Amino acid sequence: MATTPWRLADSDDDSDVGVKTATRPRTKRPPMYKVLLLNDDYTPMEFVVLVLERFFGMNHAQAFELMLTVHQKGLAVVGVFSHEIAETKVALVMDFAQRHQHPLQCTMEKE
Ligand code: TYC
Repeated sequence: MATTPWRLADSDDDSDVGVKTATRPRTKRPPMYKVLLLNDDYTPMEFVVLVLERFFGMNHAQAFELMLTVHQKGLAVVGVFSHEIAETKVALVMDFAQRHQHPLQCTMEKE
């Protein structure tokens, strides 16, 4: 008696045949933004130190050092954040400076 070569779980009508997609899944990291503090001749040093402590979580020594860097070099990166966080930080600093009538400028740029 001849034996039949049965194949398991495949009716062989090719309904199980697919096409492999040529793309590979990409998980792109969101772009990050530098927040910059700019020097000016009028904003008091203590105010800048306060800004760095209050909005950028620095201790007094870190804040004083970075304030001096901005004072000497003209500007410095004070942090790198997602777009939304950077935007919020800039808005908070600008509002705080304006309310105290200081010309302090804070901006952001793509990293
Ligand atoms: N240049 C200012 C002064 O001499 C101090 C200062 C530092 C201002 C940093 C702004 O982002 C700044 N009073």
